Amino acid sequence: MKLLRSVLLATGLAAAILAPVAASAQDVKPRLIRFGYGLSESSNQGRAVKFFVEEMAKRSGGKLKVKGFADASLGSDIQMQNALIGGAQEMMVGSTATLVGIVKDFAVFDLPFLFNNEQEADAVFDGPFGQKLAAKLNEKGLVGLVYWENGFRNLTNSKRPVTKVEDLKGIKLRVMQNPVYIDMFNGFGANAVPLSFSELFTAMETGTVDGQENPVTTIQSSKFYEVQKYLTISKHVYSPWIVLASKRWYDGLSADERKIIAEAAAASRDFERKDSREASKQSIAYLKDKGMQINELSDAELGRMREMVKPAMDKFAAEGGADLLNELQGEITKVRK
Ligand code: TK8
Repeated sequence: MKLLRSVLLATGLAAAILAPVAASAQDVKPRLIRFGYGLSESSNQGRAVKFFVEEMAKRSGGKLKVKGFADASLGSDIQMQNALIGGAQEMMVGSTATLVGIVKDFAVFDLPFLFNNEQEADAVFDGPFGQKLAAKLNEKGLVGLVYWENGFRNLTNSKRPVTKVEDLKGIKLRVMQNPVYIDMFNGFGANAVPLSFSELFTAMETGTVDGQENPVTTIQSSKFYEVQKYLTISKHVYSPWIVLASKRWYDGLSADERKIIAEAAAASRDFERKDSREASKQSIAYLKDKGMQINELSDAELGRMREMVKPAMDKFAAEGGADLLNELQGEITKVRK
């Protein structure tokens, strides 16, 4: 035995044998974690979920098994949020915009033309402001782990090119189920139709709505080019996704398990942002190739849009959001280069 021991040590095999012992000394139980999301498996969202699945397996020695459910197969964003709160589902990723029924403050991120670029967004979402909002989810039964990038949102429709705000007049435009979006697009003269993302493709296909707004990566991965002819690069809102856990479930985990989840989530955030940004660079060419007619908005036109959304901003401020909006604008100014 003594001889065997010294041979093992000498050959370095001891480390290999002892390593799994150390891993199992962690308080980690075999668990199945259902992780739902709205986009397709091949989307930027799907790729990041896959990354998270692998990270969790790696970091837990295969014990924390995450299963991704794409295409809203566990439900729309709002349905999944409620399933998490009730403890019927463990994890999800979705838009912060659909959280406003749970924590109203999230609506501040839906106000248009706040962020100039992704770096400003990263600094604010990962900084004290983003963390403070995420923490507000705790008392509502959710744990906000990390923000992923959905991206800057752009307009598509099947009716006509939108080169000036007036072109939106009368267009039935699907928006997320969120009052700021409804006010904003009604303010631009469109007819805002709140609808869950999972119902959107069919709504456009059947003509229930004429258009929608989402980042170019989503317009590509959800094949919106099949039912939408015109794309306007408006970048009107920077849209984050948030990775959520059911608090009821999370509270029953060991400290080791929670640590693994937090670390895997942070790694997934870094992967997702890089991957989404690379993918979005290819999207415009891809969408053009698929036959979309694409235009940008002039600075003058964007300036007019900023003016036109002032009433929606004022309404948000008047309804109790003034301090929050000031604080966010202050944070953005701090990180603006
Ligand atoms: C996917 C949604 C989507 C969002 C929307 O579940 O609803 O338009 O942009 O990414 O969260």
